[in-house]
Amino acid sequence: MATAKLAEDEATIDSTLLERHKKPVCLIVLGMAGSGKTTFVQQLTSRLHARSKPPYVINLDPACREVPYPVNIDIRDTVNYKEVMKQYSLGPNGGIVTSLNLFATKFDQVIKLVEKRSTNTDLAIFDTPGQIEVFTWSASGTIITETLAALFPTVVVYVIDTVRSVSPITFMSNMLYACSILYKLRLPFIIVMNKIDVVKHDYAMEWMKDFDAFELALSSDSSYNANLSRSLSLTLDEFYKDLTAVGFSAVTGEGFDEFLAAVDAAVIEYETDYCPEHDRLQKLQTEARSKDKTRQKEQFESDFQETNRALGITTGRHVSHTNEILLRSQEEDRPGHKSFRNFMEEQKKKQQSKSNSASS
Ligand SMILES: Nc1nc2c(ncn2[C@@H]2O[C@H](COP(=O)(O)OP(=O)(O)O)[C@@H](O)[C@H]2O)c(=O)[nH]1
Ligand SMILES: [Mg+2]
Repeated sequence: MATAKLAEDEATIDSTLLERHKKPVCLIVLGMAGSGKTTFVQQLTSRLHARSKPPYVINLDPACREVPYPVNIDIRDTVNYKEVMKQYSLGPNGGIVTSLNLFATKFDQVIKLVEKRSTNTDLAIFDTPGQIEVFTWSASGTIITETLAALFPTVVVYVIDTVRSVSPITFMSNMLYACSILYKLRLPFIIVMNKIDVVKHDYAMEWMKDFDAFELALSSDSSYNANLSRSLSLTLDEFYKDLTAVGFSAVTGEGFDEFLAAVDAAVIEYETDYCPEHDRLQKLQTEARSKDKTRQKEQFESDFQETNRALGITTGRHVSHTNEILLRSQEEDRPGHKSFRNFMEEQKKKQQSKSNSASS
């Protein structure tokens, strides 16, 4: 009975995904090193393969030893991370950032490949480098995210390790990081509380809902860190309110359906909140740029007049009186244009008559 209900639910989720997504939904999987991003992508990929449409999977970690899922695009095929380190004399982190930068210059090709799959793929999953800051605070990470978000429904999936986050201070630093990414990217955001096969995520959900529960967890600690976490928890209240968090086990697959439902809701959020805001900002940027150009032109003209006045030059004497620009001699026979040679001759005549009148 329960299995039948599950199958029915799965079919409903599948059909809504099918209907809504004309383009594949891009999931950018972020999280601290060891939180389980790669294992999460592996679990998601194997479950989706068992369904009607397999996902399109992209590995953006140039330093991983092996990719434990069927991958469609692997950054390691394009950029050799070890060679990059050697050639540019870089350490491991510099090597990863540079490899990602090199790959970002070819990202238009990735876009084309994902677009090609629009009819037979619902999800494009991007696994990112182990060290989160390599992606979130690098130029290439921002370029990749913004390019995807401009073209596809894009959702950030932030993976948290529930085993390591049982310490309230670690939990708080993880949430602060999540908050900083959310406000930087402003994309729909799902927190995946991973490893619930080891530690259930109930404690984290309670800390997010109830400040007193979080304070109780911190009560035995009077360190500076604990005091800071306490005050930050009150500040993060607004952030927690709109947050979607799902429990997940990348090992057993528990929480898979809940996660797909969260993706569905995030796509609606992308369409209703992100897209209009993105368009509004772009319009504002274009308007600001055009205003700036007009302002610069006006400024130039006023400075020009001011200089002329200061030097006692009558405006217009040293430029062509017509609105047309003057063409060089080879263009002189084109009708409607005063030739350069004619212009020079005119100028010479004018100067001569001026000097004649001055001498007489
Ligand atoms: N028990 C358990 N272990 C997990 C889970 N997800 C990942 N791991 C383990 O956590 C470690 C780091 O996982 P990995 O996917 O490489 O993390 P990444 O650096 O974020 O890509 C590996 O040893 C995984 O087997 C999970 O849901 N449950
Ligand atoms: Mg990984």
